[in-house]
Amino acid sequence: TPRVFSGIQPTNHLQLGNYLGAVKRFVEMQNSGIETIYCIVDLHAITVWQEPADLQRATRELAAGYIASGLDPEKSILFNQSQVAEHAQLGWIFNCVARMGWMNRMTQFKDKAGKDREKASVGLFSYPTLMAADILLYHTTHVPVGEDQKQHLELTRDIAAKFNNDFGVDFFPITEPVIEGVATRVMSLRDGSKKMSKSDPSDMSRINMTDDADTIAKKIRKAKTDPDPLPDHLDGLADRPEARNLVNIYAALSEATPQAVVTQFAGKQFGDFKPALADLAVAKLAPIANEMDRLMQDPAEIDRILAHGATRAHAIAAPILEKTYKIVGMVR
Ligand code: AQP
Repeated sequence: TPRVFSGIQPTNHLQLGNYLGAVKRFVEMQNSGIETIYCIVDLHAITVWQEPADLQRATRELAAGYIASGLDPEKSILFNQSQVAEHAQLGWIFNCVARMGWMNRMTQFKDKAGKDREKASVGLFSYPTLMAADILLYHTTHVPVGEDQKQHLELTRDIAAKFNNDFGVDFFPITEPVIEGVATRVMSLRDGSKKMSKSDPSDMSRINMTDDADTIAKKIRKAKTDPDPLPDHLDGLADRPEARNLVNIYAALSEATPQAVVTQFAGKQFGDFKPALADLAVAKLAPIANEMDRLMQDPAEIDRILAHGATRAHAIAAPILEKTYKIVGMVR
């Protein structure tokens, strides 16, 4: 039977790329009736420095973002990673399965570690083994993620296959990444060659799910574009990454294809397209921001929801970890 797992780091604020590439898809999968488990990966977040008070706020805010976007804590299992100890436990086992050569090829580490790799945390390097544990701990079959996580998902499959092969078992499933839709890679509003990211130093590069209507409109108005009008066919955007990105965002928010958006706005200047996009973004995102705000008024309720989710997650994870330990040869 299919089982879906995915997670987001509680760092800064949820941004539009996370929403369109991940959370919106999480909701669709939940509503299709599949068993869905969605995690707030706080153990991943601390692979780079987080002020403790910020981490706490971001964890509750992400929970609020999940719920405000349509995740239902009764239909889906919603919890934060550190409350289910099995993630770290299985992560250790996978540190002993994954090979240094595999890990050395991970591009996200290279990007996030920056120039002075000696100063990166060991956790940042082993991030993908913990992610494999997050997924395989639930015998997950499908993982909805954005394009940037593709390499980590491949590593997860390699770890599952090597574990099964080393121990001569058919225990961990070979998980399928689900990277679908028009918004699998939302780009920065300032640079069409960089993905939109929570941690980009420029706040103008992204739309935060907590931004108010004026801020959203201002960021779209100032988004980098080119002087040409919109073409009548998508092919005309092939060498115009910033323009293509805004069209994709419009398409994802309005549930249309990018071609339909281009057809609708063919011949129009960005001076006309941007206000339309801003209105659409505000119409779709403001209700979520308002609901997040309302939920954040009651942090005790959020904590209760996360604890409830953690209990349910633990019930699935504990027997799988126990079986893993037995396969490895640990005396229990
Ligand atoms: N720009 C994006 N377009 C589409 N999907 C995206 N995702 C992230 N950015 C985009 C997807 O969001 C999920 C959660 O990501 P994460 O928080 O675990 O870490 P990340 O991928 O590193 O996201 P950020 O926003 O860039 O965070 P920081 O800056 O903290 O690293 C994943 O499914 C991801 O694919």
